[in-house]
This record gives sequence, C-alpha cells and structure tokens, in this order.
Amino acid sequence: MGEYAAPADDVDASDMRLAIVAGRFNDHVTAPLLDGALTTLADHGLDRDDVPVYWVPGAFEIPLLAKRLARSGQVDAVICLGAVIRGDTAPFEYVAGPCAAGIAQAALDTGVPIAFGVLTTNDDRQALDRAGGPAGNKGAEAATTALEMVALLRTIPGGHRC
Ligand code: INI
Repeated sequence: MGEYAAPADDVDASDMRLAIVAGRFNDHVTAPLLDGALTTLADHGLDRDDVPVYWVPGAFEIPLLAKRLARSGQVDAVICLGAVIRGDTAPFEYVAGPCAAGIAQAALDTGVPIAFGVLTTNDDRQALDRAGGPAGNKGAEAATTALEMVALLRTIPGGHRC
C-alpha cells in the first residue's frame, strides 16, 4: 500500500503525447492561454513543435474535438483552452455549461485526462487577468494539471484507460 501523487513540478514530459484544443472566439484571451500552456509544457521538456494545436470556432465546439483526440489512442492527455465571457453575444450559460459538461464527459468516456483551461468570466478584464495577468494563467494551470494526471495514471497498475 502507499500514497500516490505526481506533482507536476517533478514531472518529465518529454515522452508524453499532449494535444491542445483552443477556441478562436475571444482569441485575444485564448492566444495568451495557449502561450501559457505551451510554455509550461516546454518547461517540462516537451517542445512546442511536438504539441499539436487544434483551433475550433468557440468553446461550444471544444468537447467534440477533445473527445475525438482522446479516443484516437494517439494522445496521453488533451488540454482545452477557451474564454466564455458573459458580456458577449450568445447566452453565457448555453456555451459555458455544455463546454464544461462535455469536457468532463469526454474524459470519463475515454479514460484520457482532459484538462479544463476554459475561462468563464463576467467581463473581458476578468478574463485577461487570468490569461497571463495578475491572476495567473489558466492555460498554464491546465497544462500542469494534464502533466500531473498523465503521470498519476501511469502509477496505476494495469494501464491508462478506464
Ligand atoms: N464562444 C466562446 O468561446 N466564448 C464566448 O464567450 C461565446 N459567446 O459568448 O458567444 C462563444 N460563442 C460561440 C460558441 O462557442 C459557438 O462557436 C457557436 O455558438 C457556434 O456553435
């Protein structure tokens, strides 16, 4: 018996296969989220050129791409990046809710970690604050989560999938 944890600080990601799905909607926010994610992966030994980035129209489309990637058998984890901002056109809940629920469902259905780096904020300022501003970078956090989950799943006897 023992305790298992894989804090990302100690994780070498050079042999991990990661993919990123990013929403183009509000790309003034998702671009810095992407930069944060790629920088974090590079800090852990994963070259930017080895991480495919799939751009989808908006957060609503993220779960479909994430699920297809997760079930491809070609990736160890997927990182999802998006920005749903309440002030924008579509009703916030119709986009943010399905995005979050779809990402969670895709991870459970496939057994592949899918990190949630999707900002859901009241306004642009709150989003930018969390995309490399004073409140950190949610894209970097999602990348850290993905690394930790891949490493943690590798400690489970018998494989990586549900
Ligand atoms: N998509 C986002 O990623 N963020 C938003 O804030 C947003 N709003 O508020 O409209 C948004 N809408 C587009 C949506 O994700 C789909 O791309 C669109 O509805 C087509 O399916």
